[in-house]
Amino acid sequence: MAVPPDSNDELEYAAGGGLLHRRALLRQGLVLATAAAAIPAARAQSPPPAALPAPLDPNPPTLTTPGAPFSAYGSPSSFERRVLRAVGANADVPGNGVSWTPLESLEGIITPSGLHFERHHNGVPTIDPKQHRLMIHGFVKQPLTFSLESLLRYPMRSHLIFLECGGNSNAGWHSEPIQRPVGSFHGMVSCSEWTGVPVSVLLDEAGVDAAAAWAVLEGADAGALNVSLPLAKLRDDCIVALYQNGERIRPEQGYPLRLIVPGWEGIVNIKWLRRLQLTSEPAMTRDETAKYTELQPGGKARQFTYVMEAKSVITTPSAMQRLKDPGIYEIRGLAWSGRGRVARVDISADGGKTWAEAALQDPVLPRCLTRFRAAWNWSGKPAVLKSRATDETGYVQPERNVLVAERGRRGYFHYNAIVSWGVAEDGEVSHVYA
Ligand SMILES: Nc1nc2c(c(=O)[nH]1)N[C@H]1C(S)=C(S)[C@@H](COP(=O)(O)O)O[C@H]1N2
Ligand SMILES: [Mo]
Repeated sequence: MAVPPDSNDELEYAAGGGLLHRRALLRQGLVLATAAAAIPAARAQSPPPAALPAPLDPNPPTLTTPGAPFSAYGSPSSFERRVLRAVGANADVPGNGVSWTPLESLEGIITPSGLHFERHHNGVPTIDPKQHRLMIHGFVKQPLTFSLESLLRYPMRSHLIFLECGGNSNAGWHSEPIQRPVGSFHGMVSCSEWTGVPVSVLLDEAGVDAAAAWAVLEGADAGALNVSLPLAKLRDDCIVALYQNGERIRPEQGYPLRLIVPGWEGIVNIKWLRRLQLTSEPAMTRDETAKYTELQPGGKARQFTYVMEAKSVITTPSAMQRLKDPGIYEIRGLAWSGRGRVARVDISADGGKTWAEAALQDPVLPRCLTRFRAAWNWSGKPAVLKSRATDETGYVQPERNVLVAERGRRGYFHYNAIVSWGVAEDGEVSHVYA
């Protein structure tokens, strides 16, 4: 492996463009220690006294003045007030649109509930949990309606699950790379701990007819949204979620209850769920025929493309950020797959010529966001960073040209190609097609 001329021998390179072996992250302190060692000799000399950092304030006001009192419900620091969802709504129908999770500002795998992305077709309804009912009917032995009070008594399960809109990242289909922060491009994915009652428990109680094979689901909002789901998936791992990250679901996420369909596109995760009707066939509603289907190059449309395939994106560094100086950086990002666990993530710093395996941070859970990290010694020369996820089924996230060739130019949903960030000599990071 070619090693940049004036770098330290101790650095263990794993691929071109300055990518270090992921062991660098596992050995505590090595990255920082070698970062200091890698500084060119002139800069490594002790700085003159005047350049020393200012000494610690001996008497900051917070040491002597009592702080703010308790609060009944906390909120983020006022210094973090610019960490917000970006909103894109229809000017004529303000309740129809999306807001994106600011992925570039977050760490770990859990999305704070107040920053979960939103996709509403006609706004957020205000639903009184005392009035709300969930009905299960159709091909069942005994139609049932559940109040919140009764649902809260059923045995529950918690899962850390990502939720991704089928339209996430669709700017990737544009012929020119969009220049936006990563969250406003790929941030229609979020991850929460969802707690609720397994759908199978409720179905068993209603008694499923032999003729039932599908279900049609309906929310209590004005979105006029109906979707069909195969009964097998509902029985397998879906839950009627009542809690999000430990507290009752936020209104934006479906208060007082929503369906969670692990690994499947956002649209079928019906919020404000009020009706589950068992049927023998899919209903062929507007949102599974006119919408959420895609014409392919051969003229045939894809339909019921439920699963969100493996995907990854580097969140740091990412578009619209700027690297200050050459040196060692931790490349950070997220990977996920609707088919199960992320098996590995590879990183390239030379536009895909060579790759090195990133470290996956525990926990690595099925259908959950996975945090990856890689160490990179940026030489100060132009570079192209990419991440490539492989899931436990062996599926490998495709390069953009491969995805476009396969799906054609009419793509809108399910864009999961490898994302490339170009780093210019001045450290400016931008979205590139490479
Ligand atoms: N009742 C109802 N359910 C809905 C929607 C909606 O508008 N109404 N939007 C769907 C879409 S397209 C997505 S991507 C997810 C978004 O969930 P979130 O707003 O909690 O992120 O909810 C789905 N469930
Ligand atoms: Mo969606």
